[in-house]
Amino acid sequence: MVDPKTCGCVCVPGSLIESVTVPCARTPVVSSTTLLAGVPYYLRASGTCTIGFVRPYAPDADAEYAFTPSDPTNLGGVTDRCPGSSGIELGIGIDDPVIDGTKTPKWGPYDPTHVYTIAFTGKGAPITLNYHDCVHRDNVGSMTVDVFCPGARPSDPSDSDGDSDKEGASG
Ligand SMILES: [Ca+2]
Repeated sequence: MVDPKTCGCVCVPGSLIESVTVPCARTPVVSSTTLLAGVPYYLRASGTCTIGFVRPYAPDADAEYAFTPSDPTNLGGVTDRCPGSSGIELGIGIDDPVIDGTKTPKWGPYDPTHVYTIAFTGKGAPITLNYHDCVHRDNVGSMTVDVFCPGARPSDPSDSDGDSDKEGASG
């Protein structure tokens, strides 16, 4: 056995090493994986939850944004903050337990496929993930954050097999 705390060579670079299910309720979840200190990892968030951004309730939020499910490519229907004065930033936080106007990380510009890949430097610890919202009690579902083996960027799931049947909104 190789000690993962002292050696980064225990996995295939760019391969999936853990999928963490992140509930959109308030409860944080901790990865099983310890991310080696100072090592650059790639993390990928995907999936959607229902958070009460639209009525009637429907899956209307991804790792960074709330959007309009009936028109998910309409940027006018996209926001990354709660409405009103709270200014709370929506989305999945990592090692950021305080729910306020500045959530980290930023998962990037809005993507109607709701898949976001970011670079994340390990801290010699597991990561703690929680969904940031102004009102959690109406939230339903969970999202996924994948942790990839460092050393290579994971392949993009949208072009892994040349599939070209993406049409965006399907009505
Ligand atoms: Ca909510």
